[in-house]
Amino acid sequence: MTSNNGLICFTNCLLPQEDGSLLAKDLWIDEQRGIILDAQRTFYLRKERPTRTFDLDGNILSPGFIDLQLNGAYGFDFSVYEDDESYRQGMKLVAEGIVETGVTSLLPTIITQEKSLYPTLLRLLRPFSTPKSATLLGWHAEGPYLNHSKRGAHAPPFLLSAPDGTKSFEDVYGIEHLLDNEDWLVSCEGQNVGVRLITAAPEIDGVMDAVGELSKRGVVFSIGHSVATSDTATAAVRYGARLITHLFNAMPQLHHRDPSIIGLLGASPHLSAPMSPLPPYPSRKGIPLPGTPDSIKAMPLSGLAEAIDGTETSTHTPAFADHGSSVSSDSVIPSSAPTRKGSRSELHLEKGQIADMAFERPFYGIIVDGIHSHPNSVRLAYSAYPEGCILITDAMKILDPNLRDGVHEWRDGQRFVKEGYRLYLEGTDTLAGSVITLDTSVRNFSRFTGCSLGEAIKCATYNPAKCLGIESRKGTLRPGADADFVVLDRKGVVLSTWVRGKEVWVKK
Ligand SMILES: *[C@@H]1O[C@H](CO)[C@@H](O)[C@H](O)[C@H]1NC(C)=O
Ligand SMILES: CC(=O)N[C@H]1CO[C@H](CO)[C@@H](O)[C@@H]1O
Repeated sequence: MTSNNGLICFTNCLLPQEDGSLLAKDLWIDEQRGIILDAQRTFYLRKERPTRTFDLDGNILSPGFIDLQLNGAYGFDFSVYEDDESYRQGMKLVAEGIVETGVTSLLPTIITQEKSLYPTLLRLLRPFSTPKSATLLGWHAEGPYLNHSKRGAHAPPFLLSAPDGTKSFEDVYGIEHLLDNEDWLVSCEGQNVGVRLITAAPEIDGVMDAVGELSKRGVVFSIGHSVATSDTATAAVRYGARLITHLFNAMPQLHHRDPSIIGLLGASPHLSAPMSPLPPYPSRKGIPLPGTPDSIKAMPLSGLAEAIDGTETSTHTPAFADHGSSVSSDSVIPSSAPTRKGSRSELHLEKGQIADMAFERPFYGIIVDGIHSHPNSVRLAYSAYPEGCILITDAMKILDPNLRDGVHEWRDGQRFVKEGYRLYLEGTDTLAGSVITLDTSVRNFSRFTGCSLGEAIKCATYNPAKCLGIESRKGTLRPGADADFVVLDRKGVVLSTWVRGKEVWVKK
C-alpha cells in the first residue's frame, strides 16, 4: 500500500480536445493542488502512480463549462442589492448551485443600474469561490452605455453616454475596478480586479474613444444593445472589441447592404490588405517561364498549392490568425500562424489611427434556447465562424431547473412571465433573458447545428476561456490548468461536476 500522494487518474473516458474532437485517453490530476498533470512527466520524473483511479465507463471528462453571461439564479439576482450580507449569501447560493448544470466558472452579469449603485455592487462582485462552488471570475457589466432603441429590458432612465470616454467609464464603475491587472486570475481573491467584460454600444457618444484603452487594461469589450453600422462595428473591433453580446438579439437584423454587427461574422481579415500578385503560372512541361521565382521553379506542381497558400513563400499574404493575441499576456499561447498588421484603412477613421491594429473577427455569445434565435440562425452563425462561437445562458434569477411556470417578481416593481423556456416582461412581448441552462444549451446546440458533442463542448469551454484570455487555466485540459470538470454521458447529460480536483455534485 502506498500512502496517499493526492494523484488521481481518470480512465476509460473521452477527453474533449481544443479542436473539438474527443480523445480516448487517461487524465491525471493532483487533487491537493487542484490542477491537471502531465501524466508522462509525473510518471517518469516523479516515479509516482495515482493513489486513486476513477473508471468513467466510457463517458466524457470535459473541462467545466464557462458562462460569460449569467444574471442570477435560484431566486438571486446579481443586479439587486439589499445589503452586503444578503448579497454575499446570494453569490454563494448561485456559485454552489450552478455546478449542477456543469458550470464551473462564470461571469455574474449586472444589467443597467442607477449610477450610484455600481460602486456598491462591483465592490462585492470581486472574484469569489467556496470549496464546493463554481468560480465567479469577476463581473460582466451590461450597460449603462447602451442604445435606448435596443435597450430590451434595461431601464431607460439609467442609460448613459460617455462624453469623457474612458473617464466616464471610470466614473460609473469606479476607477479601482478598471485598473490594469494582467495576472488577475492568479491574484484575484480579495482584490478589486472584478471587471472582465463590458457590453456597450460603440455608437453611443464617447464609447468608441474608450474601447482601445479599456481593452489595453484587460477588459473584454463586447458590442451589444447597439445599432452600430458595419463601419462603426468594424472600427470597434479594430480598436479592440473581442466579443458580440447575445448575437442576433438587441441589434439590427442582417441587411445585405449594411450587415451591421452580425455582418462581422463574415468579415474578411484580408479586406484591408494590399492585393498581392499570384506567382506566375509555370509551363505545363515544367520548363520554367522567364521571371519565375526560384522557389516556384524548383517545385513540382503538387507543391504549388502550398506556395500559393503562403506556407512556402513570404511574398503572398500570410495566413491570418483570428485571435492570435490575448488580453492577458501571461496566458497567451503563441500561435504558429503569423498575425498581420492592418495596413490600410477602408474605414472612416483618422489616418494613422489603425496602423497597428490587426483585424480579428470577434467572438460572439449566443443563447441557444430555440427562442432567442431560431435554430437555423444558430446554425448560420456557427457555419460562418465556428471558432468564435460562445454559448451563453443570459439566464435570469428564476433559473432553477425545478421552478414552475407562471408570474414571478423581478425588480423595480416589474414582473416576468415564465412559460417553459420562455421568459417575458409581464404585459409585453419583450424577452427578458432566458431560463436555459448551459448543459441543455450544449445538447440543443449540437442538434441545431449538426456539430459533434465535442464541438459543442468547445463552445462552452475553450472558446469562452480564450475570449477571456484564460485558456491556460480554465476551459481546457492542459497540464497546469485547474482541475475543473464536468463528466457528461454520451448524450451530454451531466453526471458529476468537479472543481479544483474535488467532486462537488453528482447526479442522483
Ligand atoms: C440609437 O439607435 C437609433 C436607431 O434605432 C439611432 O437613430 C440613434 O442615432 C442611436 N443612438 C446613437 C447615439 O447613435
Ligand atoms: C428548441 C429545442 O429543441 N429546444 C430543446 C432544448 O433542449 C431541451 C431539453 O432537452 C428541450 O426540452 C427543448 O425542446
